[in-house]
Amino acid sequence: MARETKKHLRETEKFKLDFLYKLQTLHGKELEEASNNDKYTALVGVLRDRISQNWVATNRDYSEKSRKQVYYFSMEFLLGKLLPMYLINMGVHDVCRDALAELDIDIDKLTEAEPDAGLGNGGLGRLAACFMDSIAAMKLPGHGNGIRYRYGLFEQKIVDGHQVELPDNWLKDGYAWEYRRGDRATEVRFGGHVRTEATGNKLTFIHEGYEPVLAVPYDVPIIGHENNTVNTLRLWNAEPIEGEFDLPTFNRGDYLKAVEYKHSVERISKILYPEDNFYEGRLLRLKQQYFFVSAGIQSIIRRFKKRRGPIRALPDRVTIHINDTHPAVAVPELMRILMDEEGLGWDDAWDITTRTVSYTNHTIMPEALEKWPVQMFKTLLPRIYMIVEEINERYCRRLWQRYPGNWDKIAQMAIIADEQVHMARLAVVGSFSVNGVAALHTDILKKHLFHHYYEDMPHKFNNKTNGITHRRWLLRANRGLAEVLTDTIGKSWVEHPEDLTNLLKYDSDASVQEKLKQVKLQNKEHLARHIKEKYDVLVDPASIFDVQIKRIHAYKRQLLNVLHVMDLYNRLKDNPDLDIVPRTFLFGGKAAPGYYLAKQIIKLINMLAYKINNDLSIKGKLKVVFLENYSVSLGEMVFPASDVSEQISTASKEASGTGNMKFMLNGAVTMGTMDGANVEIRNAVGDDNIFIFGLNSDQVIDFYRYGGYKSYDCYNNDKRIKLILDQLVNGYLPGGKDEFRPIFDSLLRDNDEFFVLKDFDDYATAQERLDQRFRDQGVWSKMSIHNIAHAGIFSSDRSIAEYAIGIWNVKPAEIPRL
Ligand code: 26Q
Repeated sequence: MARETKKHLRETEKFKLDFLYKLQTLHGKELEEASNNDKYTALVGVLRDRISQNWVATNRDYSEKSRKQVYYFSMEFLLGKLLPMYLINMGVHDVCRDALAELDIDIDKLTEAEPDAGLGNGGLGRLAACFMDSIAAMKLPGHGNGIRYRYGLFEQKIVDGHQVELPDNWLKDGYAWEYRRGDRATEVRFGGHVRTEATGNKLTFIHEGYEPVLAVPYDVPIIGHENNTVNTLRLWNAEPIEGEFDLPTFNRGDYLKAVEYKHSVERISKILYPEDNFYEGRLLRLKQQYFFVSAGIQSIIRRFKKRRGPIRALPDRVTIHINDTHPAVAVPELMRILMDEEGLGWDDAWDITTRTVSYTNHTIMPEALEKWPVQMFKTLLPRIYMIVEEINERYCRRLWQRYPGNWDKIAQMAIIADEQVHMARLAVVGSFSVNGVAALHTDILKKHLFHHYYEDMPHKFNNKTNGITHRRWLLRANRGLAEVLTDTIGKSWVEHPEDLTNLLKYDSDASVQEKLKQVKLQNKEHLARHIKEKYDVLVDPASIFDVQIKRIHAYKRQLLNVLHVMDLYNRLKDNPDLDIVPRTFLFGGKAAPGYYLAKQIIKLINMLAYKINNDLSIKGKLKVVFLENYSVSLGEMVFPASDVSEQISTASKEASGTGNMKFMLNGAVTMGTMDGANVEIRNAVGDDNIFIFGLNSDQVIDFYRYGGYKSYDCYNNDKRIKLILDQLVNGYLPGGKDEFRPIFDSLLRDNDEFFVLKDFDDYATAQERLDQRFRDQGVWSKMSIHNIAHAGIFSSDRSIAEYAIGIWNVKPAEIPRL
């Protein structure tokens, strides 16, 4: 027997015993009486035991060697399921599968018992999760800091075509991957007032009458891929401080007040706000921000001081990275701790702070930029507000010297202006690095949103194009493809995803093409079965699977996709023999609960799907399905089954997009605008392997600036558009006649803010080109291969390497096996 097999058998046997032992000690049960959930927690228990040594060893190495560490502060971590990833990263997937199989347990069934950790809305939150995976895979000292929301992003149900939101009670059976660290709890203070005292020539600030909140960390291990690194994602839970403390607002022993206090505290980490790319000035949201930022910085400083480092060395040992402006109160909070608790003066504190904090911007959409009303800010965070005021005054004074008399410019750059605290400005001024998330996006930041700051401090600005972890999005999600790739080009791509370019040699190899086609077909069949079971709709795996999955948002233009489907359908009704390649249009995504138009679009997709899927006259050439409750886990099923990736945002609006990368990595071809990372995808694959259409970002920005677009012209001059839009409001679709009037109005009365009608013709033409290309399966296969082969640069390993070198200055640490 080969050595490999012997080893495998030995390890499988050991795993089996570990598992049965864990089942017994954890649940006091034998296999026969154990529920699926019991078995799942026992399995995670086995893995927890196996990583605990590495976790300790990693922390010891970081602190003994005084490694520089990065802390990624984010309001969102959209982790999805960890079990399948960790089995792969720990190198025990096959051993575990075989051990469980011997006990008659299906590992996929156990995986179902794990809730998707849905602590994020969309791109920004999923990016944070991909980054955590890559940081550990690259052996870098880096950790996450966030909130342990009791309820993650809502669960979406479609009822009569409408979106209905249900609470995501993801912690109901406990979360097997978290470790509560009661001993590391810390206090965060809200409200009250600040008394200033002069002692000698020094001012001291005494915060009184505040409401204290206990921040309790729950740590989740972040396991590196086949190395010994185990980093930490620290998620904070808000709890009342039990026992003795005096609040002037209520007397000790006042029972009702005590219960009220408890509730008001627990609300802080209760729920993730479900708006994506949209800002609403809610007090509780600001409270959440300060809560996890203050707790996070306190715990960083505490750990730093244990090593007895001089506080001035902080920037050499720590970088605090803020994921968009949501954690931007990190700037004044670090100032506060350095001055009020460490006794530094302003200048030293400012120097340390602005060498410690770095910032990523994720959007230029005006409605997503955070601006807090001064009154709200200063009532909730009185000491922090004082510091923000001081930062603002000093910065404005500097601007005044540089641009004397230019009030206009200074008002546009001031952190506090028109009675609001502008968080993006605070983040730019208070950090040493500002980056965009795709080349085009960074250019727009420099040219438009942050133009004045770029002139003032050009050295801060840099680009870091987003990426995705190829371990989850290929190795885990598409095992069939991963195997064909490894058979064809060897396994080096797993460690070095750029090596996927080795596939280019085989772009015309009939046998490789055939294998890839078979894998795609199997993935499509799998999805088709799911669709049949869940929605009772038959879709043909031989048809083109044309997919748009992402948050529903006007700028992402699901509506453009829908209008094209309506046009295709109209043409088919006109001529049932119309020669088109059969297509299955798949949509998925959540709308923010208060976003009326986005919810209308979901309804429209479902009404159209109903009409089209039940129309026998078109001979099954068209199918439309709205996939309910889009999530990380659903994405893992859909990306591998896709032929066409819809990335059709209005140019300039999508900062990067990351779904676009997941599709190409799985061999889908992009239909897209010159927006976000689509531009770089096109540069990578070349014009022959992508379908590009529509206005470019300069044209869009010019229209916004100078006007000149009249959507009515498109309606009047294009018969297809007129027909479709009329169909929205003439009772053609099931449901009320005026159901879709708001959509109609957004396109015509409100002059089509996102250029849907303007881009329609070019989109429809590009779709026809795609149809033609798909007919030649050799050509299509080659396109697909080029997309996979060039996806390596969009691994988050590449992004993280760039952050590590270009911003954070952190270096890999080899963790020895204990
Ligand atoms: C802010 C204040 C109050 C309430 C909510 C918010 C809020 C929440 C989430 C604002 C923005 C978001 C999410 C933004 C987001 O996901 N942006 C996406 O980030 C991705 C990763 O960089 C990019 O790929 C996408 O292009 C970008 O849209």
